[in-house]
Amino acid sequence: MNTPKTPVEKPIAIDANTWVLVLTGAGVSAESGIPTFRGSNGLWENYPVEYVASPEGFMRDPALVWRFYSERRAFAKTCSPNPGHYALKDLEERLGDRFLLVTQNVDGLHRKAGSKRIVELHGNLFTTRCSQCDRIPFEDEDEYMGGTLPACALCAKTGKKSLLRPHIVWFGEMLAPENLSRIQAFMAQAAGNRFVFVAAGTSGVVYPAAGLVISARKLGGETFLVNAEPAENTEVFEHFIQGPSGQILPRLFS
Ligand code: BJW
Repeated sequence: MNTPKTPVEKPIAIDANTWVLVLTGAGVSAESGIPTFRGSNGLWENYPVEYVASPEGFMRDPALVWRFYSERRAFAKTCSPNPGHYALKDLEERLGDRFLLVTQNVDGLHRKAGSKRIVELHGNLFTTRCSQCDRIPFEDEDEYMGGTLPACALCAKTGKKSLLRPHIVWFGEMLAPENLSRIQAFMAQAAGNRFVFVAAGTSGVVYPAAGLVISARKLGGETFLVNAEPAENTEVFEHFIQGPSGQILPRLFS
């Protein structure tokens, strides 16, 4: 497919009939100081990210995995949203229910900026759940850098020893079906109207997020990619605007 470059100076036309679905990735938080995944060669302390962000990794060494997430919790607490996050919050205020933000980021910066209609596709850094039982995931800002690992108090009542785990979608794990249904329902509604799909700051490597652009195109959406460099799936988009999302998103939705 042909991928023309759209002049950054030209904002996306938005009227009372326009529905906008935005997918964000790690690049949107880069200007807030949070490292991207593939930018750091996918390594944390020389471990491949898959080593500490997978169910196998947690079974092998839960203390290491908790340290990885605790460090990220500690750092994310110090970070603030950037103009890209705020541009999406402002757009949501203009469009209301005709807007949906799907983020692969777990850092919570979109919520910090004030976004409300949001699907956190890969989970949230500040949410914890039990690795064994079905208790509802809960907010948790605690850090577990060493010593005793957090255990599930509900399982303990029945004499079971279960570890708590970060509420993150690790490699090879299923995404929450209710999140996928919410995105599909939004797209179905958007399809009968002017439908705009924007992906920002994502390498287009990880599925099913990387496939959303294909669904959007099948439903007649006009598709835009805003990224610092070409993504793995750039050719699927109709427009590619190259550059930092913190500068481009505010201009695109002005
Ligand atoms: C800027 C910028 C600036 C920088 N401005 N831009 C179909 C085909 C092939 C494989 C699969 C498939 N379907 C499923 C799979 C398997 C797998 C997968 O996709 N693997 C691929 C790696 C090949 N998917 C899964 O396992 C998913 N589960 C699933 O599908 O279940 C069903 C199933 C199971 C098993 C088999 C088959 C099906 C779950 C995926 C969960 C991903 N989780 C992670 C880790 C979370 C850990 C954590 O956060 O702690 O989520 S992976 C990691 O990548 C993280 C991210 O959310 C995700 C996406 O990364 P993102 O956001 O794109 O970041 P980067 O770093 O890659 O890119 C940043 C971009 O920004 C770059 O392009 C920069 O240039 C740019 N940039 N600064 C604008 N200022």
